[in-house]
Amino acid sequence: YMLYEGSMVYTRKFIYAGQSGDERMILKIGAANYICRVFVNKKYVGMHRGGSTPCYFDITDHLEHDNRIFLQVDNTRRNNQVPMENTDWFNYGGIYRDIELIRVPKTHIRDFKIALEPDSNFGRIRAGAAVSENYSGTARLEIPELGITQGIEILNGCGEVIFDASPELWSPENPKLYDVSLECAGDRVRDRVGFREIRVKGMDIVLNGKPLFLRGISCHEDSVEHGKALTDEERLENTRLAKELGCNFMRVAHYPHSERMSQLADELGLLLWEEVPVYWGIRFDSEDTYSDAENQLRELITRDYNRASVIIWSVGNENADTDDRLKFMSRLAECAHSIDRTRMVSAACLVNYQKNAIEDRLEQYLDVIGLNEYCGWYTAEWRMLPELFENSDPKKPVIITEFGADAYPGLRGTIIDKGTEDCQAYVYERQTETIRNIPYIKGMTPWILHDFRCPRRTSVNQRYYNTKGLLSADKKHRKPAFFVLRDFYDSLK
Ligand code: GCB
Repeated sequence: YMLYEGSMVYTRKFIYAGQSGDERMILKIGAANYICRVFVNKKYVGMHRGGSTPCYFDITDHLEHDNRIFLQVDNTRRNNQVPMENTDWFNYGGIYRDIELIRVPKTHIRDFKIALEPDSNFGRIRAGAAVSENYSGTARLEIPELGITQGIEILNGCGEVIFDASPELWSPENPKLYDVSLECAGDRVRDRVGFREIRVKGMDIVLNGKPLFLRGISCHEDSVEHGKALTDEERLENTRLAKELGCNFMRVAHYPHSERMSQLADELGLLLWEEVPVYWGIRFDSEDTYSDAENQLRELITRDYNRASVIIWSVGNENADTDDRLKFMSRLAECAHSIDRTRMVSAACLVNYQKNAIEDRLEQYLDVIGLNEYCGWYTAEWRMLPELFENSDPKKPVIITEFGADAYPGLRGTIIDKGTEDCQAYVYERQTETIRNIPYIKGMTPWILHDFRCPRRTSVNQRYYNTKGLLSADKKHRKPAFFVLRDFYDSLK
């Protein structure tokens, strides 16, 4: 079934012992690629589109004592989906994250958001809750370590509060988390939350009032053994490798990775760029495609709003600057801004090749400009790299979201032998030498931590893998470029 594309059926029987008539059973599907239809006891419950964000179904009214749940998951690539047919990674299928049955009281907390209030001199926290059944009453928020017990007035299912607090601030060096709980009408949710402020100030990216350089690396959710269904050990290993490189930042590309990743990043102190798969030339002219993309963005933001590690929402990657795309992606950027004031919004943009300059009409809607440039690889002439930066006068901080070169693990040669480790290491040397002198570049996430499966990569030095990794796909072999980047990041500390 490795290359199977189409529908698969997952089924399971279970017994439901209802505790009282006054509860709801919610089915959570962590991720199912791409369309998932849910049936309980032969009745259709609902469907979800989008391959990497969670969805929830209230199945209470369909339950009996003996139950059969039935999920039809269709991973067919389609031109109107997000992403569309053409991607530079392997399109795994089916259910690849956890499924949960969650038992909640009839009146329950549907959503709970908490964050340090921007521009409050790190002295205020804003918390909001959404409660089912149009509930009106008081919810109670507690942060025991800060001695905080705070009421939140809920009116018709919604409420928000802002209050004074002086938490120890979260940062990669000090990933301080607090136990937080919210209680409302007999329901209770808990979370471990860090408080930090991230913003752009002039041409700087500023964390907790201090400018910082984002020493990053890009990463796909892919493993030789488990495909997209990474284990926690594999995620920990990626985080450990990033830290060994000297990173304080990771671009988790090109779609939402598991929520375990952002939880681990919170605990271990790694800043994250999270992205929705508005990748290459999707159907920017289609309203239906737009609503799918916006839904994925909203689901991601809802899922990870409380994660201090996540500092950037990216609304896409490498999309040509057309009118339709500008309309589509500026709407997404405005949507992200409207629901989240505590983070920056960006996108990985293309170089304007006519002018060899950083210039994209989407920039005006972004807080930070992401730029993919492949000088020394797809762009052969090295002189184009300094010229690119000289020709540009960005009005916002820039992150080089991609550069890189393929290197088959263990293959050696000279710096001009494409596909060798020597050529890749040379690309990293030239790139880092140039980037370090460009004042408006405030971060970088080279492409990529480790090799990943990719059926369109068919050459003898690729063998169905994209080999731009700093490590081999099994992560056992470190290519020389790994050490070039590590030394560069070391020199920046
Ligand atoms: C890119 C894409 C990334 C590819 C990479 C490559 O620009 O954003 O998805 O995998 O180049 O290796 O060509």
